[in-house]
This record gives sequence, structure tokens and C-alpha cells, in this order.
Amino acid sequence: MGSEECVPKELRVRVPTYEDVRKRVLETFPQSVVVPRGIKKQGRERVRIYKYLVKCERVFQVIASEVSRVARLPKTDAMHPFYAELIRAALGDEYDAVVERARRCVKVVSRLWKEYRSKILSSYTGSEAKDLARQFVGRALSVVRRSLRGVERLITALSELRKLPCIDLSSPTMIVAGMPQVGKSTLVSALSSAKPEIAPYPFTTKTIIAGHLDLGFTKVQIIDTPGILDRPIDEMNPIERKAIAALTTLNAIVVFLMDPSPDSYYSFDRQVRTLESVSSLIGRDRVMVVFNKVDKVGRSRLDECKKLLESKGFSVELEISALYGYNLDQLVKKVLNKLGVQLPS
Ligand SMILES: Nc1nc2c(ncn2[C@@H]2O[C@H](COP(=O)(O)OP(=O)(O)O)[C@@H](O)[C@H]2O)c(=O)[nH]1
Ligand SMILES: [Mg+2]
Repeated sequence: MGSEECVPKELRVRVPTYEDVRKRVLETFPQSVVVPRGIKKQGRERVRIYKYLVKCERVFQVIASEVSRVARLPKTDAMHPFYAELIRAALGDEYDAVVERARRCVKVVSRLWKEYRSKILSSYTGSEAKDLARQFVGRALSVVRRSLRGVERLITALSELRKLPCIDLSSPTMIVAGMPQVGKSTLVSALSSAKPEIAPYPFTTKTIIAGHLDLGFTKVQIIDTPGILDRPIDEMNPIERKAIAALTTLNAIVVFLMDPSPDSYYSFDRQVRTLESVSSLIGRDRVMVVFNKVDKVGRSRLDECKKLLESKGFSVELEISALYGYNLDQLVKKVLNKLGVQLPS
């Protein structure tokens, strides 16, 4: 499906745990060393010293390259806020702390290697070199162990992020929200030019659906969020709440769909309460209230629902029928307008 290609590639690297590094170090150290003839001429002890020097150099290279994988991860302030917020939702400040520790680790181990390199070089016997080599490996690994504390959680978080569908962070975006059965999926399918892509939304048990509306001069991204923006905030856990707030970093308008039918799946009152919740999370000025299913609702009922909303300080911006395609062109126009996208004349 190609969704893996969408998370920025700096976040797609394999990140090692301390155990991974240790294992590679323990594999590297015993590997045989070819001794150049010039060294051999210098006698048995010099040969052994040379071997430990090379072994340690290899260990240092392994550690430096493995830990650099973590050290080279971008800090949250160097990412698009959407990813930064998602990562902070799951890990708080721990992500940046791990990256910072890894950066320091590379420096500390380099310094340590410099120190031990000259010690090994100036040792007199092979067994002295061997002791120094053991010391170096032990000390270097213990620096790595302390530095990579918490990296497991970071690995889990990154693998969650990789499951995200391709979200275009710069395209104008219409997020479709509303309680179950109001017609979100029907609307997204009606507007999307290609089949919308379904994938898990990181750090929630929910999925997110991304589609596109191709207008020729521009593309509008359409995101359906079943189970995400469809219930009161107090029913969400803190991580979920933060993950949802990440959506506000997109250039997006939330179309809050409501079903005003008398026989709607959730009562209109409940829908209003959810609207209040979603608005407080996303910001009222980014939420557009739209009545769906107007094909089957009488005028007097519509007016009654409108009044109720107005008493709560909301106004209905449009009436549509996702099923029959009524007013969908108007919906797109209004969304583009709110997103500040110029229509070609
Ligand atoms: N009459 C009518 N039914 C609709 C309309 N939009 C959706 N529905 C129906 O409402 C039900 C729920 O729609 P769905 O898109 O699955 O809602 P979701 O849970 O919000 O994604 C389905 O049976 C749809 O056919 C509409 O504009 N008019
Ligand atoms: Mg749905």
C-alpha cells in the first residue's frame, strides 16, 4: 500500500536497543585480526597488542554507528508539528531526551576510545593490552546502556507512526468528524477520487482514513476519523486526546457532520455535546457544522435542530445529503474558502 513511505525517512530508520548493540559488540570482538608483516617482525607481544587495538577499534566503530542511528533522529522541534505532537503524545519529553543522550553517548565513547587507544598502544605486554581492551569494551557498553535507557518505548512509538496512512502535511485538509452513523464514510467516499486508504491512527485503538479530492488546480485531502472525533473528551484517554490534538497542526478544517433525523442513531442532544467537545479540542473557528441526510428530514425538524444549536452558540453552515450528492459542491467551496485556497477564475 506504500503507506510506509509516508512518514519522513529520518523516522524510518532501524533503531537499536542496548541489547542489540551489546550483541553486535560481542560478535565483533572475537573476530580474527590479520596482522601485517611489519608488525609480526616486532615480536609476539607487539602482535598481541596490535590485535587488541584492532578489536577495540572495530568495537568502537560498531558502537558509534549503532548509537548514531538514534543520535541522528531529528529532535521534535526539527519535525513537522504533526509528527512532533504525535510523538509527544506518546512519549512526552522522553523522545528528545533519548536522542540527546545518544548524541552525548557518541561523544563520550569517542573520547573514551581515544584515551584507551593511546593506553593500549603504549602497553608493554599482550596481556596488559588485553586487560585494557576488556576495560574499554566494558566501560563503553556501560555508557551505551545508560544512554539508551528508554529507547524501547521510542522504538514502539516510531513503529506505530510508520503505520500512519500517507498524510500530506501541506495540502489543504478536510477532516470529517461526527458521531457514528451520521454519514462520514458516505461523504468521504462521495468526495474521494481514489479509494480512501484505511490505517491505524498511532497511539489510539482507532483507524484513520485518508482520501483525496482532486480539483485539478489543487488536491484536498479528506480524512475520516471514525471513533476519534465522535465522542466527548472525557471518554478519551490523555494520549488519545493529545494524538487527536495533533490533527490541529494540519492545515485543516473540521467538517462536523450531524444527523438531524428524528430517528438518528445518536440523539441530537448527544451529537451537540460531542460537537462542543470536538470544538474545545480543535478550536471553534476551525469547526464547520454541517447537517447531513437533509433528503429525509422535514423543514420544521431542521429548524428546530438549528435553534437548539444556536442556543449553544453554534450555527449550521450547510445542509447536505452525502448519499444523494446534494450540496457537496457547496461544501467543497466553503471548505476551500475557509482554508484560504483561491479558486481559479
Ligand atoms: N438518507 C440518507 N442516508 C445517509 C446519508 N448519508 C449517509 N446515509 C446513511 O447513513 C448510514 C451511516 O452512514 P455512514 O457513512 O456509514 O456513517 P458513519 O458511521 O458516520 O461513517 C448508512 O446507512 C448511509 O447509507 C444521506 O445523506 N441521506
Ligand atoms: Mg464510517
